[in-house]
Amino acid sequence: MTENSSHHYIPYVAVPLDPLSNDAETLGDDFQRYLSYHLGRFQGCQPVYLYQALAYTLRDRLMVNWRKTWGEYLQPGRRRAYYMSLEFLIGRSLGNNLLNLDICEPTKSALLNYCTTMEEVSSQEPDAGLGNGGLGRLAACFMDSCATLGLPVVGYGIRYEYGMFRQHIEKGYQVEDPDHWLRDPNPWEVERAEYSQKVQFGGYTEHFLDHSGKQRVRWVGTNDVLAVPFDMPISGYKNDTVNTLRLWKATATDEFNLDEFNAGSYTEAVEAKNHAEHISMVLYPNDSSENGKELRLRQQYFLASASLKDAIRLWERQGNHDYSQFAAEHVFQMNDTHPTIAVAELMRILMDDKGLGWEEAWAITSNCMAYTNHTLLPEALERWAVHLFAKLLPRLLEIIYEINARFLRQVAMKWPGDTERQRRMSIIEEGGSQQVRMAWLAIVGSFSVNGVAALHSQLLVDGLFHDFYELWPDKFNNKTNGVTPRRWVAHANPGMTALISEHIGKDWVRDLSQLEKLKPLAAPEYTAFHAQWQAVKYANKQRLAALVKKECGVDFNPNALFDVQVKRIHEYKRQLLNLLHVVHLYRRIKLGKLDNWADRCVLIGGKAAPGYAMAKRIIKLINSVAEVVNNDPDVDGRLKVAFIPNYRVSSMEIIAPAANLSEQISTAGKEASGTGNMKFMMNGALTIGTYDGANIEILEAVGEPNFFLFGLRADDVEELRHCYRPWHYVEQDEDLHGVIELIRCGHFNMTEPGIFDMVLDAILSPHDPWMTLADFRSYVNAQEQVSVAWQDQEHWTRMSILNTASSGFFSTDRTMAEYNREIWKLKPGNGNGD
Ligand code: GPQ
Repeated sequence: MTENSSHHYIPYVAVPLDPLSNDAETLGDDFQRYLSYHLGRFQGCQPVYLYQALAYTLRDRLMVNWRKTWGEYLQPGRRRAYYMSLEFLIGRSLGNNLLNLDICEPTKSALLNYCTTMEEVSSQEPDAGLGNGGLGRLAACFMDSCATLGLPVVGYGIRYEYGMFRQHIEKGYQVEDPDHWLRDPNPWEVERAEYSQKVQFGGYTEHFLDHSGKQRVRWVGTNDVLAVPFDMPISGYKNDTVNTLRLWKATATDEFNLDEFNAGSYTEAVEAKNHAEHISMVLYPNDSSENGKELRLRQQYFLASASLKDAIRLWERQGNHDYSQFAAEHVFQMNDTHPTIAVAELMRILMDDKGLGWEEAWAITSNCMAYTNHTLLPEALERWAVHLFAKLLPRLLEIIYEINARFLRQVAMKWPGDTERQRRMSIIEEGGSQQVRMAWLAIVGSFSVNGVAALHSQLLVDGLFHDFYELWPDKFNNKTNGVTPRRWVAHANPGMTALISEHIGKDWVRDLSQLEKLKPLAAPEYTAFHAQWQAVKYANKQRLAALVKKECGVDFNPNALFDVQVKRIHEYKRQLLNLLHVVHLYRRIKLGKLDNWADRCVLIGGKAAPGYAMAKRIIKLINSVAEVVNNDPDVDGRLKVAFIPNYRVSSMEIIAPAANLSEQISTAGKEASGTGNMKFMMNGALTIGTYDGANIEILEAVGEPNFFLFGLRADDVEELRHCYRPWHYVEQDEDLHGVIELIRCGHFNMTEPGIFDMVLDAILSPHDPWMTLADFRSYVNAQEQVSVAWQDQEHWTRMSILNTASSGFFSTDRTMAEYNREIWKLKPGNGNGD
């Protein structure tokens, strides 16, 4: 179907949908029907078909409420928010929907007849890996919380054919494999071809006077691509709300094919389809760094344009044409600068397609756009070459120039004669070749700009965005990140969930602040509760140990301290600091310095961007150290090291519940927030961390005695930068010296000499931006406190309980409530907030 078909909309008589029964028998019957009649599997089929049949069975049960929720959100005058993101790192949906529909138990019994278990069936589902890391996972947690709060929020993203690459390890090195997650049909999506949108690229603009003598512009001679929406249901927790995540797939338009076809080039016409489909083919695997590729800009515009047109279509379908009301009924939250071409695209649509004047269009646009920044790292700040814009999006470039010209006039009015400031604030960066600064476009075009943790938001207004803050102080605000307690506790940690509910009731799953009620139970006299708490953690550690054995061939003893760092591999996150400590522990064993020893299992996991050579070499170093440590008889089980391959959402569901110690050791000022830190805390891990991102808020929530703080502060880091002398630390610290020498001498790379020189050179350079060696001593000392604390298991358990009990603030339900109260101002529906 093409977009034209939507003009022929047949208002069929809406059949009332009855809710389906959720008893084991009906679920079993429906499951059987899907397996045999829909999938055509009869006996002895592969487990993947059992998963598919079960997913369809559940999807049926979301349909009634999905339709009802849409109906409510589409009521006239109802304000809606749209979350625009190039990434949604959803992971698996089966377990989450089972939980939200509250049908785990009947479903388990229904499956009993099929000689299988829930674990076997749910492990068949591929992770929807449509994101790199924190930013993408945050979007997924936001969607979950909006549905649970009944907030009218629609997610807009791209349906990448290939998500985040799969990682495997060969001889210690990362190898990337394509992740064709859509190879089998995806039962969670509904294609809605009738709502396809056309997106233009290339061509040129024509300025003309319309019949009323008004200056107008048309963008012509373009190569068009069709955006086809695929909807995923996002269920709220036991609340009858089902929100929508709408993901766009790119395909060729029919007209495009037809033109070529008439010219006699049939095969070229079909090839064009191929070219168009490239846009949604693959997720760019760079985390917190710029991609800079033309195809990436195409993806960004594709998402922004299709989504805005879709939101406008929905609104006009309700009979709306008075654009003076548009901003009152819409807010678009832009997840980092990736979709911020939306600012210029909305201007274009309002002026060129709807005939509005500049002022009117600008008042609307700048009143419905909101921007979230997720990093201060300069390498992540998106800039697009003007010549690329001119070629790909000529009309959008004209609009950006005009936005900039008007904006710079405002700057000049406020600071007359301050040309240096105008240069700094210009959306167009001058210099060798002109570039569009996407963050500046986002700030100028938005009514709200937020960071993702208190420190991060403060650093933004003090530094990177300071000029803009002076101009518009009220635009800037903080929204500390969170994670959804449904996936990250209720689903991932059923043992702890049951134990908590037994003591404080079940309501904490939708109101996480109620975890506070656990605090009294941390007192020493509740020994039985403490024993149960420990038993749950122990069982979770056994589950993780089995995974580590299977994936890495390493034996983790569940009695040892599980010390975990899982996240993207990046120098600023300092997996290297962790590794220096591991080598330090190894040396201590070799030297017989075993005072206050605690047996440890160190688990590290994460993907390196394929083009990030240093990150890849760090993975190799982790594996090389693991190889030596795990096979040295002197170590004798005191220390184990494993690198878990292909770290992803579904592995975190096993890892977080089993961790004792959460490593959050970024260079202060560099990790905007972190969200893994919150998942670990909720699951009762203690944090060893720097004064960075949301670590600071975690520390404040749980109290200093229950957190292992170390290292330089953000302002110390900036001060030290002028006079950083890494050799100084090596010379003054025998342990550090020993560690560096052990790596330098080739102990971990006997067969590949010199391969780690680049790593050592980086941390020994006075220009090391991450100042790893400056924090070594402080980190090692904090780790010694960890070991001492671990000896007292009773005390450790109390601290563990207090961490969970203090984690209520880090629910995305709180984050979303804040976005809604201060930015979106939506009326909740039938969810919690009613
Ligand atoms: N983050 Cl800019 C990403 O995961 N990818 C990105 O491209 C950018 C940021 C992270 C950031 O590093 C974390 O500190 C945050 O917790 C996370 O975004 C969510 O805000």
